[in-house]
Order: sequence, then structure tokens, then C-alpha cells
Amino acid sequence: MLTLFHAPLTRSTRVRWLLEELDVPHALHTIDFFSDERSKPEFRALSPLGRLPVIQDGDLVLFESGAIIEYVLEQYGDGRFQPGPSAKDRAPMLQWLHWSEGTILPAMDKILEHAIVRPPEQRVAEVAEEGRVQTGECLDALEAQLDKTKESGGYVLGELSGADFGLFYPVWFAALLGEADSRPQVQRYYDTFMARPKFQAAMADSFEAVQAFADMIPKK
Ligand SMILES: N[C@@H](CCC(=O)N[C@@H](CS)C(=O)NCC(=O)O)C(=O)O
Repeated sequence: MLTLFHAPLTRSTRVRWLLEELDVPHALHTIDFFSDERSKPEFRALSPLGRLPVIQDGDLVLFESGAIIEYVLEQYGDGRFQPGPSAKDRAPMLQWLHWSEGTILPAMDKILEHAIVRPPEQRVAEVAEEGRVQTGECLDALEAQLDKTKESGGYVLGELSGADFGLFYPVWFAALLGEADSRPQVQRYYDTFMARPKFQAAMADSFEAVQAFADMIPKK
């Protein structure tokens, strides 16, 4: 059986939500993110940098949330959440999936690290500001895409697809940072995935951490 190594509020929620939506039987190995478990040799053998998520599926061990999403869709999806049948049909899904980790999250990380998470003496205000500008540009691009697809299903490509399992994560943080309020399509997108019962089930153990994180955000 597939095992997902998971901690609330981390990128493992991407995989957890997908497994819930596909009804893939799985075991959940929840890790206390702030314990030393991620440093132990047993865990480093699975995830060399001690990061989450990582999955074990028989003799396959896989890290990187985007790669895991692609694998789970191919192995267990039976065509669900994957536009098809051609590579050209699937390409936009891969584009937005990789954009969610490779483009918007690095921009947002600058805000998270330099305005919220690091102790004040380690923060660089210019980096946080650069993150705000870049995140704003990314969210404007997403707003425009969501405006194009809003009548055809409500997700980034219309119908729910693999891309959304990556994208919800930065959008979740954008909403917490108050960046969705001025972007009606991003806000609608957030409301759409939040309303899914399987999203709620997958995130149930994250909401406490979300609240704790929200409390750390300086008020505007
Ligand atoms: N690109 C990787 C990023 C993995 C990652 O950085 N995960 C965070 C949790 S959201 C983590 O485990 N951080 C711990 C650390 O950096 O030591 C992915 O998408 O899986």
C-alpha cells in the first residue's frame, strides 16, 4: 500500500488531497515537522534533504510534490484529473502544476521568510518587498487565466485537474496573506476548492496550523 509521509500545512497536503479525491487506499505517516524525525537516517534514506512530501509505494520511493502528483495520476488516476488524450492536451496541466512550485511559491517564500517566519533580525525588508511585487505579478497572471476558464468548471483549466493539486497551495497562502481579496477570480477559486468535501477531509488536520500561521501574519 502507498504510504504518504505528511505534516499538516506542508506541501504533503497536495498529495493528501489528490489521494482523497481519487479514493486511493493509503497509509498516512504523520511527522511532527519540528521534531528531529526528519533528520534521522531512516527518513533521510527516503528524502535526502529531510523534506516533505515523500511517498513509498512498494519498491518506489519518490519525493518532490509535482513528481508525486504526476505519478499518482498516472498510476491510480484512470484518466481522472488529466486532460487528454494527447501530450498537447496534457501540457497546460503540467505547465500550471510546475508553475505552482517553480514560479509562484519561490516569490511567495520571500514574503513568508522575510516578513513572517524568520526572527526579525534575520529579515531583509527589500527581499520581502521583492517577493510582494513578484507574487502580485504571479497572482495577476493567475487571475487572468481563471477569468478565461471561469465558465467551464471553476478550476485553472476549467475542470479540476492535476494542476489544481499544486496550485491550491500557494493560493491558500495568498488568501492568508490577504492577497486574494482584490482579485475576484483568485478568491472564487479559493472558495471553490475550500468547498469540496474531500479537500476539507484532507485538510482537517491542517486547520489548526493554518490558524497558528495566520496569527503570525503582521496586520496590515
Ligand atoms: N520542491 C519540493 C519542496 C519540498 C519542501 O521544501 N517541503 C517543505 C515543507 S512544505 C519542507 O519539508 N521543508 C523542510 C526543510 O526545508 O528542511 C516539493 O515540492 O516537494
